[in-house]
Amino acid sequence: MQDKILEILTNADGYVSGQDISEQLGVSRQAVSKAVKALKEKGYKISSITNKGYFLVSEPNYLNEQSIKKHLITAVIGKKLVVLDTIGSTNDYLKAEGSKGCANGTVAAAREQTKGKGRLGRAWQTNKDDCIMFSFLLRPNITPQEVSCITPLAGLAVCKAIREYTGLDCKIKWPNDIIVGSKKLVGILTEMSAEFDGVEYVVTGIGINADHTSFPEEIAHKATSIFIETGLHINKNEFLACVLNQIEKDFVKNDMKLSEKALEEYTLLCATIGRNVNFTRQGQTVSGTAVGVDGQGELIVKLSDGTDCVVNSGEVIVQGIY
Ligand code: BT5
Repeated sequence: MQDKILEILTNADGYVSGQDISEQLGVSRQAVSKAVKALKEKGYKISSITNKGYFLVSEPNYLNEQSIKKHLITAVIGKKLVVLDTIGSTNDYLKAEGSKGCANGTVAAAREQTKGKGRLGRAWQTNKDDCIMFSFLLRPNITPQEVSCITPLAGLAVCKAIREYTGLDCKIKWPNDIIVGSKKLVGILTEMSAEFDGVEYVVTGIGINADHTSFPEEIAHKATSIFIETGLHINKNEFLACVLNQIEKDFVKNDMKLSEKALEEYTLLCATIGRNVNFTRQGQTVSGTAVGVDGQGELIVKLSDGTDCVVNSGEVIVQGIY
């Protein structure tokens, strides 16, 4: 009922009377007034004037299900959506839900993570409500080897959504970061549960720095937020819905593969391509120039002897970034 009241208030030009709402929803005026009170407690500013009714002044700017759903136009991603007040990690939460059989496309977002995870046991650090943190679960009909396409496809969709929504000139740092200039704005972590020949589910977790005004000393030199870059506190709910809309659009369009079109877009937005990179191979540091990404999402590096070599995991240091 709260969802429906919000829909009515959002679509209205001005005040809507309690009587109108109760008639539209077939509930009592007391029930309407109780639901409006609950919405106010959630942070919605709703003006109520006797004899005029209700008017939606503003939505809360912390993640909440109702505000995200209002802007969601997907068929699968986020059809089942939960926003947790606080959780260890949205990836861990969704993996547990995945094992219990939750639906393809389920999304779990959180206002706060107490054990936010990066790759290789590293931590993802944020304060409550600063970062847009969410994970989505897919049950794709692909082999475990093909899962390597999911992070680049997600990165591409998120990068495009940020560029469109904020106007920021952000780029993808292969394999899983989105950067502005030389600083990290977004981190992505994909995990899967698979048998030898099939994938049970894939969980992709994304952290987008939104409202941070500063960062802990140890990452301050390499981290940034949408607020730091634009001076604006964006509407996090509307923005997250745009990101989910873009993810679904790109995943459907490319059939979960790094199609030729997706690779073309990825290449244009990838800050790593064209730069000198260092990486470790069999204990040795190797240098070369990143020249492209292949259909498995691997980085193609041209070495000084002119040969191409493929890097699929591990750490790549991009000279001039971090
Ligand atoms: C990542 O790992 O960048 C993946 C981060 C994924 C976070 C999301 S949030 C929702 C979901 N739930 C989770 O538990 N995780 C996912 P990696 O490439 O390993 O980078 C981690 C490194 O980035 C850290 O060691 C720090 O140096 C740096 N870092 C930590 N917090 C950061 C932040 N908020 N902004 C920028 N850099 C950060």
